[in-house]
Amino acid sequence: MGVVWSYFFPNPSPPPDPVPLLMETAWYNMIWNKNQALKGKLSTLHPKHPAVQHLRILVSGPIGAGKSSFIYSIDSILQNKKLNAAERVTTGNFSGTKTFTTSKFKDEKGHPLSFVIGDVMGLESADDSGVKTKDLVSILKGHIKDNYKFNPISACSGEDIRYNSCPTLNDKAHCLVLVIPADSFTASGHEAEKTNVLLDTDSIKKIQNIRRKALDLRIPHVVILTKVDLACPHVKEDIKHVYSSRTIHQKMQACSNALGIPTSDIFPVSNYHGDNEPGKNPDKDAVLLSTLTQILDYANDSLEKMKESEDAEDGFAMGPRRRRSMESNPDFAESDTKQ
Ligand SMILES: Nc1nc2c(ncn2[C@@H]2O[C@H](COP(=O)(O)OP(=O)(O)O)[C@@H](O)[C@H]2O)c(=O)[nH]1
Ligand SMILES: [Mg+2]
Repeated sequence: MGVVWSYFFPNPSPPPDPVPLLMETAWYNMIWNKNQALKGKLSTLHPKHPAVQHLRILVSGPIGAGKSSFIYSIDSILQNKKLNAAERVTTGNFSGTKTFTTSKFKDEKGHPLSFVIGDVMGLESADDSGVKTKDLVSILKGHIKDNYKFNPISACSGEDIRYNSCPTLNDKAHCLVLVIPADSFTASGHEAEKTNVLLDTDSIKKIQNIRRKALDLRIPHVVILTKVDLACPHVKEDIKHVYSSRTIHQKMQACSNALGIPTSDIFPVSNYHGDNEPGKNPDKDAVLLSTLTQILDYANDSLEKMKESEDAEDGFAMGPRRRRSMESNPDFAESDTKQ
Protein backbone atom coordinates (compact mmCIF):
# COMPACT_ATOMS: atom_id res chain seq x y z
CA MET A 1 0.00 0.00 0.00
CA GLY A 2 2.85 2.31 0.98
CA VAL A 3 4.48 1.69 -2.44
CA VAL A 4 1.24 2.48 -4.26
CA TRP A 5 0.74 5.62 -2.13
CA SER A 6 4.22 6.91 -2.84
CA TYR A 7 3.75 6.13 -6.57
CA PHE A 8 0.74 8.43 -6.75
CA PHE A 9 1.92 11.01 -4.20
CA PRO A 10 5.72 11.22 -4.43
CA ASN A 11 7.46 13.15 -1.66
CA PRO A 12 7.61 16.77 -2.73
CA SER A 13 11.22 17.89 -3.26
CA PRO A 14 12.46 19.93 -0.28
CA PRO A 15 12.23 23.69 -0.81
CA PRO A 16 15.51 25.28 -1.97
CA ASP A 17 17.60 26.84 0.79
CA PRO A 18 16.74 30.51 1.02
CA VAL A 19 19.49 32.77 -0.29
CA PRO A 20 21.27 34.17 2.78
CA LEU A 21 20.53 37.84 3.36
CA LEU A 22 24.21 38.57 3.91
CA MET A 23 26.74 37.98 1.14
CA GLU A 24 29.99 36.23 1.98
CA THR A 25 32.04 39.00 0.42
CA ALA A 26 31.23 42.67 0.81
CA TRP A 27 30.98 44.56 -2.51
CA TYR A 28 32.74 47.57 -1.04
CA ASN A 29 35.99 47.27 0.83
CA MET A 30 35.27 49.67 3.66
CA ILE A 31 38.11 50.38 6.07
CA TRP A 32 36.46 50.95 9.43
CA ASN A 33 38.00 52.83 12.37
CA LYS A 34 39.50 55.65 10.33
CA ASN A 35 37.04 58.35 11.34
CA GLN A 36 39.72 60.61 12.79
CA ALA A 37 41.77 60.36 9.58
CA LEU A 38 38.70 61.22 7.49
CA LYS A 39 37.91 64.19 9.74
CA GLY A 40 41.52 65.32 9.39
CA LYS A 41 41.19 65.10 5.60
CA LEU A 42 38.04 67.25 5.74
CA SER A 43 39.76 69.83 7.95
CA THR A 44 42.57 70.28 5.46
CA LEU A 45 40.43 70.03 2.34
CA HIS A 46 40.92 72.76 -0.26
CA PRO A 47 39.13 73.27 -3.57
CA LYS A 48 41.45 72.37 -6.44
CA HIS A 49 40.58 75.47 -8.44
CA PRO A 50 41.81 78.94 -7.43
CA ALA A 51 38.46 80.56 -8.32
CA VAL A 52 36.60 78.42 -5.78
CA GLN A 53 36.51 79.13 -2.03
CA HIS A 54 34.02 76.41 -1.04
CA LEU A 55 33.17 73.10 -2.68
CA ARG A 56 29.44 73.45 -3.23
CA ILE A 57 27.38 70.28 -2.89
CA LEU A 58 23.69 70.38 -3.77
CA VAL A 59 21.39 67.78 -2.22
CA SER A 60 18.02 67.34 -3.81
CA GLY A 61 15.26 64.81 -3.37
CA PRO A 62 11.63 64.34 -2.47
CA ILE A 63 10.24 65.63 0.84
CA GLY A 64 10.95 63.07 3.55
CA ALA A 65 13.90 61.49 1.69
CA GLY A 66 16.33 62.37 4.47
CA LYS A 67 18.11 65.46 3.08
CA SER A 68 17.92 67.50 6.29
CA SER A 69 18.82 64.44 8.36
CA PHE A 70 21.91 63.82 6.19
CA ILE A 71 23.06 67.42 6.63
CA TYR A 72 22.34 67.29 10.37
CA SER A 73 24.24 63.96 10.65
CA ILE A 74 27.31 65.42 8.96
CA ASP A 75 27.21 68.53 11.15
CA SER A 76 26.84 66.49 14.31
CA ILE A 77 29.66 64.06 13.39
CA LEU A 78 32.05 66.86 12.45
CA GLN A 79 31.43 68.73 15.69
CA ASN A 80 31.44 65.43 17.56
CA LYS A 81 28.32 66.11 19.55
CA LYS A 82 24.59 65.67 19.47
CA LEU A 83 23.30 69.10 18.47
CA ASN A 84 20.28 70.63 20.11
CA ALA A 85 17.63 72.39 18.06
CA ALA A 86 19.33 75.79 18.41
CA GLU A 87 22.74 74.45 17.36
CA ARG A 88 21.50 72.57 14.29
CA VAL A 89 22.08 73.93 10.83
CA THR A 90 18.88 75.32 9.39
CA THR A 91 17.92 73.25 6.43
CA GLY A 92 15.12 72.70 4.04
CA ASN A 93 11.59 73.74 3.97
CA PHE A 94 9.70 75.04 6.93
CA SER A 95 6.30 76.69 7.51
CA GLY A 96 5.16 75.28 4.20
CA THR A 97 7.63 77.50 2.34
CA LYS A 98 10.09 75.91 -0.02
CA THR A 99 13.35 77.65 0.59
CA PHE A 100 16.83 77.10 -0.79
CA THR A 101 19.22 76.91 2.17
CA THR A 102 22.97 76.42 2.24
CA SER A 103 24.72 75.00 5.31
CA LYS A 104 28.27 75.74 6.36
CA PHE A 105 30.23 73.42 8.64
CA LYS A 106 32.96 73.61 11.24
CA ASP A 107 35.22 71.02 12.81
CA GLU A 108 35.55 70.03 16.49
CA LYS A 109 37.78 73.04 17.14
CA GLY A 110 35.25 75.40 15.57
CA HIS A 111 37.34 76.01 12.41
CA PRO A 112 35.25 76.58 9.28
CA LEU A 113 35.48 73.85 6.62
CA SER A 114 35.87 74.41 2.87
CA PHE A 115 32.60 72.94 1.72
CA VAL A 116 28.94 73.87 1.89
CA ILE A 117 25.81 71.84 1.28
CA GLY A 118 22.73 73.37 -0.38
CA ASP A 119 19.39 71.69 0.31
CA VAL A 120 16.50 71.79 -2.12
CA MET A 121 13.51 69.52 -2.49
CA GLY A 122 12.48 68.92 -6.03
CA LEU A 123 12.27 65.40 -7.31
CA GLU A 124 8.51 65.14 -6.83
CA SER A 125 6.71 63.83 -9.85
CA ALA A 126 4.55 66.80 -10.77
CA ASP A 127 6.48 69.98 -11.44
CA ASP A 128 4.09 72.04 -9.27
CA SER A 129 4.42 69.86 -6.14
CA GLY A 130 8.18 70.17 -6.04
CA VAL A 131 10.68 72.78 -7.07
CA LYS A 132 10.61 73.39 -10.80
CA THR A 133 13.29 71.68 -12.88
CA LYS A 134 14.14 75.13 -14.28
CA ASP A 135 14.89 76.38 -10.73
CA LEU A 136 16.99 73.30 -10.00
CA VAL A 137 19.03 73.93 -13.14
CA SER A 138 19.42 77.59 -12.13
CA ILE A 139 20.80 76.45 -8.75
CA LEU A 140 23.21 74.06 -10.48
CA LYS A 141 24.44 76.98 -12.59
CA GLY A 142 24.79 79.22 -9.51
CA HIS A 143 21.99 81.67 -10.45
CA ILE A 144 19.97 81.31 -7.23
CA LYS A 145 21.25 82.82 -3.99
CA ASP A 146 20.89 81.33 -0.53
CA ASN A 147 17.52 81.72 1.25
CA TYR A 148 15.57 82.15 -1.97
CA LYS A 149 11.89 81.28 -1.42
CA PHE A 150 10.63 79.34 -4.39
CA ASN A 151 7.66 80.75 -6.21
CA PRO A 152 5.13 78.01 -6.98
CA ILE A 153 3.90 79.89 -10.04
CA SER A 154 7.03 80.93 -11.85
CA ALA A 155 10.71 80.04 -11.90
CA CYS A 156 13.31 82.44 -10.46
CA SER A 157 14.28 85.05 -13.04
CA GLY A 158 16.47 88.09 -13.56
CA GLU A 159 13.97 90.39 -11.80
CA ASP A 160 14.31 88.62 -8.43
CA ILE A 161 16.75 90.13 -5.91
CA ARG A 162 17.99 86.62 -5.10
CA TYR A 163 18.83 85.92 -8.76
CA ASN A 164 22.52 86.09 -9.56
CA SER A 165 22.77 86.96 -13.24
CA CYS A 166 26.57 86.56 -13.43
CA PRO A 167 27.49 83.50 -11.35
CA THR A 168 31.13 82.54 -11.05
CA LEU A 169 32.57 79.04 -10.74
CA ASN A 170 32.39 79.56 -6.96
CA ASP A 171 28.57 79.97 -7.10
CA LYS A 172 27.98 76.91 -9.28
CA ALA A 173 27.23 73.47 -7.79
CA HIS A 174 30.28 71.19 -7.94
CA CYS A 175 28.43 67.94 -7.21
CA LEU A 176 24.73 67.07 -7.32
CA VAL A 177 23.56 64.54 -4.74
CA LEU A 178 20.20 62.91 -5.41
CA VAL A 179 18.76 61.76 -2.09
CA ILE A 180 16.43 58.78 -2.49
CA PRO A 181 15.06 56.60 0.33
CA ALA A 182 15.81 52.89 0.05
CA ASP A 183 12.11 52.11 0.35
CA SER A 184 11.66 53.51 -3.17
CA PHE A 185 12.71 50.05 -4.28
CA THR A 186 11.56 46.63 -3.13
CA ALA A 187 13.91 43.69 -2.82
CA SER A 188 12.95 40.18 -1.82
CA GLY A 189 16.30 38.77 -0.80
CA HIS A 190 15.97 36.08 -3.48
CA GLU A 191 18.11 36.39 -6.59
CA ALA A 192 15.42 34.89 -8.81
CA GLU A 193 12.77 37.43 -7.88
CA LYS A 194 12.70 40.79 -9.55
CA THR A 195 13.42 43.99 -7.68
CA ASN A 196 10.81 46.67 -8.21
CA VAL A 197 10.98 50.40 -8.45
CA LEU A 198 8.26 52.17 -6.49
CA LEU A 199 9.12 55.63 -7.81
CA ASP A 200 6.49 56.74 -10.28
CA THR A 201 7.40 57.22 -13.94
CA ASP A 202 7.14 61.02 -13.73
CA SER A 203 9.58 61.18 -10.80
CA ILE A 204 12.02 58.98 -12.68
CA LYS A 205 11.71 61.21 -15.75
CA LYS A 206 12.31 64.30 -13.62
CA ILE A 207 15.39 62.75 -12.01
CA GLN A 208 16.74 61.65 -15.38
CA ASN A 209 16.11 65.11 -16.75
CA ILE A 210 18.01 66.90 -13.96
CA ARG A 211 20.76 64.31 -14.25
CA ARG A 212 21.09 65.05 -17.99
CA LYS A 213 21.33 68.78 -17.22
CA ALA A 214 24.07 68.07 -14.67
CA LEU A 215 25.90 66.01 -17.30
CA ASP A 216 25.63 68.87 -19.82
CA LEU A 217 27.01 71.26 -17.20
CA ARG A 218 29.79 68.74 -16.40
CA ILE A 219 28.66 68.54 -12.77
CA PRO A 220 29.29 65.12 -11.27
CA HIS A 221 26.27 63.53 -9.62
CA VAL A 222 25.68 60.65 -7.25
CA VAL A 223 22.81 59.07 -5.31
CA ILE A 224 22.56 58.73 -1.55
CA LEU A 225 20.27 55.83 -0.71
CA THR A 226 18.93 56.72 2.75
CA LYS A 227 17.07 54.74 5.44
CA VAL A 228 18.97 51.52 4.78
CA ASP A 229 18.43 50.68 8.47
CA LEU A 230 14.71 50.31 7.73
CA ALA A 231 15.37 48.21 4.64
CA CYS A 232 17.36 45.33 6.12
CA PRO A 233 17.17 43.90 9.68
CA HIS A 234 20.89 42.97 9.61
CA VAL A 235 21.80 46.56 8.78
CA LYS A 236 19.50 47.85 11.51
CA GLU A 237 21.24 45.54 13.96
CA ASP A 238 24.74 46.44 12.78
CA ILE A 239 25.43 49.11 10.14
CA LYS A 240 28.68 47.26 9.31
CA HIS A 241 26.51 44.83 7.31
CA VAL A 242 25.49 47.56 4.89
CA TYR A 243 28.11 46.59 2.28
CA SER A 244 27.25 42.88 2.40
CA SER A 245 23.45 43.04 2.70
CA ARG A 246 21.89 41.36 -0.33
CA THR A 247 18.73 43.46 0.10
CA ILE A 248 20.67 46.73 -0.01
CA HIS A 249 22.69 45.51 -2.98
CA GLN A 250 19.49 44.63 -4.86
CA LYS A 251 18.02 48.03 -4.08
CA MET A 252 21.17 49.72 -5.36
CA GLN A 253 20.93 47.70 -8.56
CA ALA A 254 17.26 48.62 -8.98
CA CYS A 255 18.15 52.27 -8.44
CA SER A 256 20.98 52.01 -10.96
CA ASN A 257 18.71 50.37 -13.58
CA ALA A 258 15.95 52.93 -13.07
CA LEU A 259 18.14 56.04 -13.14
CA GLY A 260 21.08 54.93 -15.29
CA ILE A 261 23.58 55.76 -12.53
CA PRO A 262 26.29 53.12 -11.90
CA THR A 263 26.09 51.32 -8.54
CA SER A 264 29.58 52.66 -7.74
CA ASP A 265 27.98 56.14 -7.61
CA ILE A 266 25.18 55.05 -5.27
CA PHE A 267 25.96 55.41 -1.55
CA PRO A 268 23.82 53.62 1.03
CA VAL A 269 23.57 55.52 4.34
CA SER A 270 21.67 55.52 7.60
CA ASN A 271 21.22 59.03 8.97
CA TYR A 272 21.00 60.26 12.51
CA HIS A 273 17.42 61.33 12.40
CA GLY A 274 15.72 61.75 15.73
CA ASP A 275 16.14 62.70 19.34
CA ASN A 276 15.02 59.24 20.53
CA GLU A 277 17.90 57.49 18.79
CA PRO A 278 20.57 55.68 20.80
CA GLY A 279 23.81 57.65 21.21
CA LYS A 280 26.54 58.10 18.63
CA ASN A 281 27.69 55.07 16.70
CA PRO A 282 31.24 55.22 15.28
CA ASP A 283 30.40 52.73 12.48
CA LYS A 284 27.43 54.83 11.40
CA ASP A 285 29.73 57.86 11.47
CA ALA A 286 32.23 55.93 9.33
CA VAL A 287 29.65 55.23 6.58
CA LEU A 288 28.48 58.85 6.54
CA LEU A 289 32.00 60.30 6.65
CA SER A 290 33.25 57.96 3.93
CA THR A 291 30.24 58.90 1.75
CA LEU A 292 30.84 62.62 2.29
CA THR A 293 34.56 62.36 1.52
CA GLN A 294 33.87 60.50 -1.71
CA ILE A 295 31.29 63.10 -2.76
CA LEU A 296 33.80 65.89 -2.07
CA ASP A 297 36.45 63.96 -4.02
CA TYR A 298 34.09 63.83 -7.03
CA ALA A 299 33.56 67.59 -6.74
CA ASN A 300 37.26 68.32 -6.37
CA ASP A 301 38.32 65.93 -9.16
CA SER A 302 36.03 67.74 -11.58
CA LEU A 303 37.44 71.12 -10.51
CA GLU A 304 40.97 69.81 -10.91
CA LYS A 305 40.18 68.56 -14.43
CA MET A 306 38.65 71.94 -15.27
CA LYS A 307 41.80 73.70 -14.04
CA GLU A 308 44.02 71.36 -16.05
CA SER A 309 42.04 71.92 -19.25
CA GLU A 310 42.11 75.71 -18.67
CA ASP A 311 45.89 75.51 -18.21
CA ALA A 312 46.21 73.40 -21.35
CA GLU A 313 44.11 75.92 -23.31
CA ASP A 314 46.26 78.76 -21.97
CA GLY A 315 49.37 76.86 -22.96
CA PHE A 316 47.93 76.21 -26.40
CA ALA A 317 46.95 79.85 -26.77
CA MET A 318 50.40 80.91 -25.52
CA GLY A 319 52.16 78.78 -28.16
CA PRO A 320 51.28 80.62 -31.36
CA ARG A 321 51.23 83.97 -29.54
CA ARG A 322 54.74 83.42 -28.27
CA ARG A 323 55.78 82.22 -31.74
CA ARG A 324 54.34 85.36 -33.35
CA SER A 325 56.09 87.63 -30.85
CA MET A 326 59.35 85.82 -31.47
CA GLU A 327 58.88 86.20 -35.23
CA SER A 328 58.31 89.94 -34.87
CA ASN A 329 61.25 90.29 -32.49
CA PRO A 330 64.18 91.83 -34.45
CA ASP A 331 66.75 90.30 -32.07
CA PHE A 332 65.39 86.89 -32.79
CA ALA A 333 65.24 87.57 -36.55
CA GLU A 334 68.82 88.85 -36.47
CA SER A 335 70.10 85.83 -34.58
CA ASP A 336 68.25 83.67 -37.06
CA THR A 337 70.02 85.28 -40.04
CA LYS A 338 73.38 85.10 -38.32
CA GLN A 339 73.26 81.35 -38.27
N1 LIG B 1 15.17 55.22 9.95
C1 LIG B 1 15.61 56.28 9.30
N2 LIG B 1 14.86 57.40 9.25
C2 LIG B 1 15.36 58.47 8.59
C3 LIG B 1 16.62 58.45 7.95
N3 LIG B 1 16.82 59.66 7.37
C4 LIG B 1 15.73 60.41 7.66
N4 LIG B 1 14.84 59.70 8.39
C5 LIG B 1 13.51 60.14 8.86
O1 LIG B 1 12.74 60.48 7.70
C6 LIG B 1 11.95 61.62 7.92
C7 LIG B 1 12.26 62.70 6.89
O2 LIG B 1 13.59 63.13 7.05
P1 LIG B 1 14.09 64.59 6.62
O3 LIG B 1 15.57 64.62 6.83
O4 LIG B 1 13.29 65.64 7.29
O5 LIG B 1 13.75 64.57 5.07
P2 LIG B 1 13.82 65.78 4.00
O6 LIG B 1 12.41 66.23 3.77
O7 LIG B 1 14.39 65.15 2.75
O8 LIG B 1 14.70 66.84 4.55
C8 LIG B 1 12.22 62.07 9.35
O9 LIG B 1 11.20 61.56 10.16
C9 LIG B 1 13.54 61.42 9.70
O10 LIG B 1 13.60 61.15 11.08
C10 LIG B 1 17.39 57.24 7.99
O11 LIG B 1 18.49 57.11 7.43
N5 LIG B 1 16.83 56.20 8.70
MG1 LIG C 1 14.29 68.88 4.87
